Parts: sequence; C-alpha cells; structure tokens
Amino acid sequence: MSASSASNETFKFGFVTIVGKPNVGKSTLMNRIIGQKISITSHRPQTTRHRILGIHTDADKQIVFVDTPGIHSVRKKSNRRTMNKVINKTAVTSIDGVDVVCFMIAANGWNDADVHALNALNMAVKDSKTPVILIINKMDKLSSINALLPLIADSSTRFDFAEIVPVSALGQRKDDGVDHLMEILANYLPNDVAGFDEDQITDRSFRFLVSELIREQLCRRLGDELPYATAVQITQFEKRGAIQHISADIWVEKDSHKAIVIGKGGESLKQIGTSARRNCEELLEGKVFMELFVKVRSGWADNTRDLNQLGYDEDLA
Ligand SMILES: Nc1nc2c(ncn2[C@@H]2O[C@H](COP(=O)(O)OP(=O)(O)OP(=O)(O)O)[C@@H](O)[C@H]2O)c(=O)[nH]1
Ligand SMILES: [Mg+2]
Repeated sequence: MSASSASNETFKFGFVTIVGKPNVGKSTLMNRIIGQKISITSHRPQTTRHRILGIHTDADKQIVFVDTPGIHSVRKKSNRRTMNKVINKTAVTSIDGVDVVCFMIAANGWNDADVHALNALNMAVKDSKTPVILIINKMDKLSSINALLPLIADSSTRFDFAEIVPVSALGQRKDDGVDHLMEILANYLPNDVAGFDEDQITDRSFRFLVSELIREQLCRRLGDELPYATAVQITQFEKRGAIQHISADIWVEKDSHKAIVIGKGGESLKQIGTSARRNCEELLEGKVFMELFVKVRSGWADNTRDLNQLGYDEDLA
C-alpha cells in the first residue's frame, strides 16, 4: 500500500477534527482507525488534555485526525482552573481550518454536557462552511436498535449535521460502522497529495507519548480518586545500550494527593510504574527502565509558567 499509488487527481488529503464532551470515546475512535494507541483513553472524563494528530494513510487517501480534549463547562468550581480554560481552548481552536468536524455523542443520548459542547462548536464554526458530521458512538451499549431512529430524529433538530453516523469505536467487528465512517469522510475531503510521510502516524514525539502512557495509568488505576491537578513531566529519556532509561516526575498539588498516588506501602505507584513500563516497551519496541517520582508543587494548575513547562502552551501557538 502506498500513498502515491492513486493518481494525484483522485488522491484525497485532509484534516478531520473530533470534538465532543469528555468520555464519549473520541480518543478510542482515533486509535481504532490508526490501529495503534496514539491517544490515551480511560473511563475517567477529561483524559485527553492536548491536541494530538493521528494520521491514517491508505491507497487512495490520507486523513489527519485531530483528537481533542473533551469540551466541558467551567461553571463547576472544580473545573475553574487555568488548566481547564487552556484545554477547552485547545479543543475549540482545533476546529479552525479543518476540512470536516466530527461531533461525537454517546448512544445513550444528549444531555446538558453535550449541549454545552455543541454550543461551543456552534460559536467556533459560525460563519464557516465546514461540514459537521455527528458520530453516535458506543452503539454496542444501545439496549435496542429501535432507540436509534428517535435519537437520529432528535439529533437532527439540534444542528444541521451533514451526516449522522452510528459507530462502536471499541469494537473490532466488521459492522461497527467505522469503515462506513471512513468512506463518508473521504467524500468531504479535497483532492490533494498526501501532506505527511505514509509511515508517519502522529505528530507527537516518543517522549510525549511516554509521558501520556504514564498519565494513562494514573487515570486508569486511580480513576475518580485521582486528583485532577496531576501531570507528568519526563526528566530523563536516554538510551544506554539496548535499554531506554526513563525518569518522570508526577506533579500533584498537595501532600494528601501525593499519598493517594503512592498508595498504601507504595503499592499504587508500583502498579502504575509496571503497567506504564510495559506499555512503553511495546511503543518503543525494546527494554525500558523506568523511575517515577511524585512531587508536590502547589498551585501549578493555575500557574501559566508551570503549564507551559508541561507542554500546555504549544497547543495554543
Ligand atoms: N462500550 C463502549 N465503550 C467505549 C466505546 N468507545 C469508547 N468507550 C469507552 O469510553 C471511555 C472513554 O473513552 P475515551 O476514548 O477516553 O473518551 P474521550 O472522548 O476521548 O474522553 P476525553 O479525553 O476525556 O474527552 C473508555 O472507558 C472507553 O473504553 C464504545 O464504542 N463502546
Ligand atoms: Mg480523549
């Protein structure tokens, strides 16, 4: 398969951003399409915090997916940190200049959080002609297929969606709707030559992906217990012989948060380290030695300089 096997006149190339409220499955869908974990996922809302590209290339198209943080209301006090504003802005600005916007909801239907995200989208696409496709995800969770028609009817009253496509991003079944979605997306893309090398699957460095794999384990293992203001900074990323040496600081804001991350007798941190190391070995295709340190840094989620240091600025550039 080669990006250059279709002629220049018929090859399609374009950008597709995926937006929606937290936890609907945006990152899961992107990973499913690319066939590799590029963007971390968990059952905890607000897992994604950065804009991440996932590049799909086949014989007749290259689609660059933009995975975004879930758009969320900052009305709740706990969501009023500078970090919340920064990540919401990341999601909304990622709509700028793309060929297609995919707005995602889950099959259990619309709630206030979906409406809030749709309003933010509406403001962002207001005067542009960018087509917006509604993706209804988690179809496997729908109690009966009979519930789909009313959901489609309800959805079309809320926005002038160019298409409505039901999928199940988690499934690997032939009829999970993802292939159909890819065909639909291609119809909305311009004829153009590929913009990226055909083996490139993301714009992010291994160093970034490793910090995310550590944060994924924090989200997955600690779930709701995980203090919101937790971040990972890689302090060492060095190959010595056949072994990749990785050290990372896990930033929290309070001693009590540090205790949660470390767990009784250090058990939580140990498990987080073991799983993250295994995932990093898979990503880097080699042996990894990993050390994690938990550091208390009060107020970092409201401190622009700290946020910049953790990579929250580049998304806004
Ligand atoms: N049953 C089912 N679960 C799914 C499906 N897609 C995603 N999930 C689950 O939904 C949860 C959230 O998935 P994510 O991909 O992290 O969601 P997200 O929209 O990227 O969330 P944020 O990054 O927080 O905005 C995870 O536990 C996924 O395994 C699906 O098609 N079916
Ligand atoms: Mg995500």
